[in-house]
Amino acid sequence: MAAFQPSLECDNISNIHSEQTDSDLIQKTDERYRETLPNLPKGKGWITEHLVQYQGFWLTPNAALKNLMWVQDHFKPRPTDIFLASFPKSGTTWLKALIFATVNRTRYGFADHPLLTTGPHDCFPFLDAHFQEKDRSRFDLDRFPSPRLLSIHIPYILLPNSMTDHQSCRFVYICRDPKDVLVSKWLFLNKLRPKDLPPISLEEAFELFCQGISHYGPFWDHVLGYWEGSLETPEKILFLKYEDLKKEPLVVVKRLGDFLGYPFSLEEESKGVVEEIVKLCSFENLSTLEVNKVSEQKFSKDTIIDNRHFFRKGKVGDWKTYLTTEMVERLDEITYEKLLGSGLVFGS
Ligand code: PAP
Repeated sequence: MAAFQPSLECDNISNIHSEQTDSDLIQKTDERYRETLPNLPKGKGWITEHLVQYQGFWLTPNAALKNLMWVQDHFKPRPTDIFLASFPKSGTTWLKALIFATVNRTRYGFADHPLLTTGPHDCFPFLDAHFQEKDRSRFDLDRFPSPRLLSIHIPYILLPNSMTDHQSCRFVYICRDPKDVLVSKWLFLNKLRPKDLPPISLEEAFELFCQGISHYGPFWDHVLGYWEGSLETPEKILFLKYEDLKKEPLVVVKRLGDFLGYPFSLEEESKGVVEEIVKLCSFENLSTLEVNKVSEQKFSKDTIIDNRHFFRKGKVGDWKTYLTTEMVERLDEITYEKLLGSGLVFGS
């Protein structure tokens, strides 16, 4: 399915790169990838044979590493770009829907809203997946109208300067209690694990997660990168927690509107627009829509995921169903130590 685009009109900006320079750059990035890959430390993979450690973070060798290099070498941000950044399984799908609905709220009515028939991941594509595509026309970034809504799992410190400098685009970062992230991730990735491989046990997943060996991990380094970035440039990075969004969705969505430059007017508030957005994007609503129950999401030619897998329980604290007391103590201790002095805390 093609990425949903609100309008075919594009900004009056020149193409990102000419065909000539495009092929030179592609070759350079391919070379960089081929030279780098064999020298990287390897760790056990959750759905691939192994992950590789690149500049401190664990990535899938064929997809995430390649995509990261593509973003570093080729991506040209626009000052109006809006990025949703997250560690996987932290609330990406939910935030995609909320940002899309907030930014486009004057464009669509709630009765026939695109999110009722198009999955959040198609409304708000992954930048990281874009570059993996042989057929880039699926996500023709040049033709996206502004503001482009793009999602990333890339750690903050690995982003190119063009994305992180103070002049340009904005980031919304969503994080979540690592215990819920671990459980959500373990259940999700076991569904994607090739059928000929035995499932990963919770004990093994737990060990890997604690060692930081998980997609875009270590979890704590990922979170801290954006946390520190948000302290340095709060006008550029809005740091949100899944748990706060669950507790006070109206407050957080209003903050989101302010931060993104789409503040809700008093009239909109009195008409209940914020409530409508929260309802539209709620787990209860999105998870029961046909598009999110039966369609699949094609991230790349090798990565096709049923949309329903992005909606499991959508609860805070489901880790209690799965983790032993020892696991909880160890994970909480690691989290405490890693975040010590940062000012960032997760509820237990
Ligand atoms: P991704 O990184 O693969 O895109 P992501 O969307 O970040 O996944 O996380 C999925 C989690 O968000 C799931 O959590 P669970 O396994 O603990 O249930 C999923 O259920 C939850 N989720 C998805 N949509 C919503 C929503 N609208 N409201 C609340 N939680 C949601």
